[in-house]
Amino acid sequence: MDKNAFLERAREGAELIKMHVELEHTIRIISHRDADGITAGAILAKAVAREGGKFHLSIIKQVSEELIRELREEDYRIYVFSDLGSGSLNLIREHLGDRTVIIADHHPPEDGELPDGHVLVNPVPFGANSVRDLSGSGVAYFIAREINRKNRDLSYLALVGAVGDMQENDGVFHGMNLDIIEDGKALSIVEVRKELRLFGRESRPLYQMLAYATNPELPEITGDERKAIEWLRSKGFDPDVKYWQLREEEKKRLHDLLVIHLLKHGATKEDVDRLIGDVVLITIYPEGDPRHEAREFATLLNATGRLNAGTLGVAVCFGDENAFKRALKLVEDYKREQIEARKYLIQNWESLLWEGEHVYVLYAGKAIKDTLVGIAASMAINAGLADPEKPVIVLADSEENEELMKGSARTTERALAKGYHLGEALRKAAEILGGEGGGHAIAAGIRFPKDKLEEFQELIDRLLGEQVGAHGDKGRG
Ligand SMILES: [Mn+2]
Repeated sequence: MDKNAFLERAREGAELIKMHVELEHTIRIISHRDADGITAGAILAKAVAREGGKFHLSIIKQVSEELIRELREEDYRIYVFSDLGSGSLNLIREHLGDRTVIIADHHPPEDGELPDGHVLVNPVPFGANSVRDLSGSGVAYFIAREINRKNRDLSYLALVGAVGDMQENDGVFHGMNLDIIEDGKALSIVEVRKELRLFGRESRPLYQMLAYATNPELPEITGDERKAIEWLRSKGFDPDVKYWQLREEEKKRLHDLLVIHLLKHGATKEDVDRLIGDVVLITIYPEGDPRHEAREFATLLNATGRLNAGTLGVAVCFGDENAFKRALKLVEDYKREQIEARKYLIQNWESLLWEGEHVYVLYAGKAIKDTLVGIAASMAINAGLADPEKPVIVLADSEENEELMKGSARTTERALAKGYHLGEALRKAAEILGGEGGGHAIAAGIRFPKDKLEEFQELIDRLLGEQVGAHGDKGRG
């Protein structure tokens, strides 16, 4: 890729931000809610604050026309979008054409002319591969570095974002991610080692690290804690020890044994390459701290984003210890709520269930949080409560509006093969009942007035039936 041309663009963005800081304009930052977006937002915000500027930061799920209209109403002079925006250049031009806009992103941009005052800082038009050469936080990092060379000490955050986006999915870093690593190494805040790339280096006992391995899976070990414990013991490892606590020669022996295990089970070369590879360590945090290793750090940030606490994630990136403790607790609570939801579902499935010909509907009232209805619907399928060829809808009272209930529908590929489209069905149901609904064929959501539960049950059963060619003949006689 043409690095210099990209950096020239980053400099342009940096100059605009510096100019607006000097004019005492608040820098309006809008960033994506995954780990890459949260770190990107944090890097930009920190860079602005260091120049003595003010910022207003939001972490959002996606760009929509509604959002851009709201931003327009806000009356800021300069908007910086990070880890998003490239797919909405025209929308942004249409509504924010009279403001300064910087789009710091790595997603392939849509076609369109940029008006004066809009700058796209994106490595893709310069020949980069969006999924491995640079992430959104990396783009934000190069802008921050152009604002002030001091910001090289934020390189570790850019690498957390890169790992969050799985830019090193094949086991090694590529492209401009390597330049960020060099900056981090030069300041002795980052170390990249060839290690086991599975999640849990800092905080999980070895047996869990192996039992929850998904990238790659470990044949006959993934998904089974008991087998992971047996395997580790048979090789002379203490299953309760954490990876970071192993001596270097123990790590090496574990790597060799795992590679042999993979090869014995016919794994591909790609699987082996992904198992042992680049692991980013952040040495400003102590070993055993989730922030010490980029994957664990990114996972924590991802969780805050998914739980609508992305700005808490940004505070964690700022090094705020209190925010870090709150984020950990948030993740713990969320895990516990999931376990409780699963228990509730299993205990009450028979008694609370409404079953139609084409759907299961379970209304949980306040017993399951409205943020967990989608997970609960998936659990009903995975726990074997529901016939996998019949969609499941779990409903709960809305936490925002007591007049409404919120529901999520989930199903399986097998059910889709019959012709179901959950998003379409929920969209129609919401239209008829007076609510909002829609989504994908396999996963969708709805909100509608609470007093219409019975009506909803009959309606959704009929709508889903129509999708698979059952036209409700029995009703007409
Ligand atoms: Mn990204």
